[in-house]
Amino acid sequence: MEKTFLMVKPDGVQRGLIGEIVNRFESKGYQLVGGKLMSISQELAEQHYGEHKERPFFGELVDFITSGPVFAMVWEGENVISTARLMMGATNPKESAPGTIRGDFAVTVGKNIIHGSDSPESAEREIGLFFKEEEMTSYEKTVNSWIN
Ligand code: DAT
Ligand code: MG
Repeated sequence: MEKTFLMVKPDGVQRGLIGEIVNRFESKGYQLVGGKLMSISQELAEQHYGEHKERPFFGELVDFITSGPVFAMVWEGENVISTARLMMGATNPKESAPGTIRGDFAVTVGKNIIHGSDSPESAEREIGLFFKEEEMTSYEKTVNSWIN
């Protein structure tokens, strides 16, 4: 089953939005298979956001993501990578639709509440960066036959 890496960023944790965000994906019908509250080291931040190394906002981005605890998660379900991106909304909250997480809870691109993998390749890479195999769980929920 497809898996993605989602993370409540430090602003979302500080604003008390972990539960709200977990609830959205749970209610949708996706399954949480790993989750932890953690601090991100400078090194992990630079690896995670490596694709943005040359961007002018890279320093700010690394400072922000290491500024407080994050809630890192692995979610599983049919088409979860692209559907989670839709549920998150556009990167810049000025453009994210109401009803999306960023559209409902964020104002500015630098503090946009949630991270989500943008492709199968980045999902695999990011899950590997944040989670050991034994930190993830595989389990059957009987309700899944009413979802898939
Ligand atoms: P996303 O988080 O939607 O995958 P991204 O990968 O393009 O977006 O960028 C990673 C993060 O970097 C994004 O969530 C917020 C920050 N960011 C992106 N563009 C920015 C910009 N123009 N100015 C400041 N921060 C930006
Ligand atoms: Mg991205």
